[in-house]
Amino acid sequence: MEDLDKLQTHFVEATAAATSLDMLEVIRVDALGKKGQITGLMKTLGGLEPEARKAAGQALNAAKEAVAEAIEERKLALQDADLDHRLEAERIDVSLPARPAEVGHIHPISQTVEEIVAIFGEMGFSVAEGPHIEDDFHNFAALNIPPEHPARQEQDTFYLPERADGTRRLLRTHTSPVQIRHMQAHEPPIRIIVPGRTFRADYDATHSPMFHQVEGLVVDETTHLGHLKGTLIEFCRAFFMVDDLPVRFRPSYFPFTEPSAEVDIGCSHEGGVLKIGAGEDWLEILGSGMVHPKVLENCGIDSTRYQGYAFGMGIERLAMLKYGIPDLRTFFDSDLRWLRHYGFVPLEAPSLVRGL
Ligand code: 2NM
Repeated sequence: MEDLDKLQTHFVEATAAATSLDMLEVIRVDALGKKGQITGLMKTLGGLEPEARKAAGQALNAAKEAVAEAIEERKLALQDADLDHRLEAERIDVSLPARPAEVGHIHPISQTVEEIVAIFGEMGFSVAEGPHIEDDFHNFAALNIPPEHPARQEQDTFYLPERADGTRRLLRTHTSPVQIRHMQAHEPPIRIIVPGRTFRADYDATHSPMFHQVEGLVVDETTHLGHLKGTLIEFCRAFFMVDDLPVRFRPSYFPFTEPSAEVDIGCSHEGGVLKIGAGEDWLEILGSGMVHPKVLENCGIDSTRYQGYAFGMGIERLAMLKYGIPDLRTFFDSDLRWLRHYGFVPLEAPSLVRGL
């Protein structure tokens, strides 16, 4: 039994001296493994007299447990130390700035949408969004666009295959169905802008089959044409960052607004270059009008109590004018050199206070 005490002391000391989990495993196998020294002593118990076997068995079990416990304790300590070491080695300073050399660029369409959202956001508008795939009601009928209207024709609208019930869904041709859905679901007062993708079967130098719009809608009890004019004049001046920008409202026609007006801004052509601001010429940039009472009624809004105005603009065109991008098609070429040239640095979100 003296030998056993020595053996136990040897293993407990070796365990305390172990400086790695690997070393500890070697000690464990040497003491308690299948061919370990303590295990080996266990196997000799069978050859002893019953009395002696009992005493020796108890002593062996005690030694075995003491060694196993020491190993387990040391294991936990080494694992802790190992974790501390890794935490220290893999430390990351999250307050360090991102590396500027690695930045990607914000697409001019995204940038322009963000700018428009920032301007209307400060005026109290919220952003609303909706599905790209629509039905006839939300895209046309609710907007007072009659069945024979040319916009509904096959050559202008992307229709999906006919369904079992004979109806055909379509890719929205404007973001107005989102306004329709919003009016159906919300009581006035309503103040929303709706940015998003739109689709028309049209492809040439100035038309892309997929393009972007931002539309806006305000509905309240006392909303009138003066609100429309003031809002859009302020928007144009903020967007183009020209304080005295001339803005002109020209009578127009849309089935969903009455009266309707197209909005032009002043510009000049000095030496063949287009300049936005007071000048001898005008540029059309927006459509607008007072929401037709039939449209309000189609959405369950009482047109004797509520009035509204709405407007819509094409994002590609606004981005081209503001940032001097000459060719519409380049927006969707996914050309990285183009994006590095016309794109914007991320994390510099537009705001009216910090600048667009
Ligand atoms: C425009 C021009 C004028 C418009 C109308 C509506 C709705 F849903 F309220 F009837 N949404 N958008 C509208 C009005 C859009 O885009 C050139």
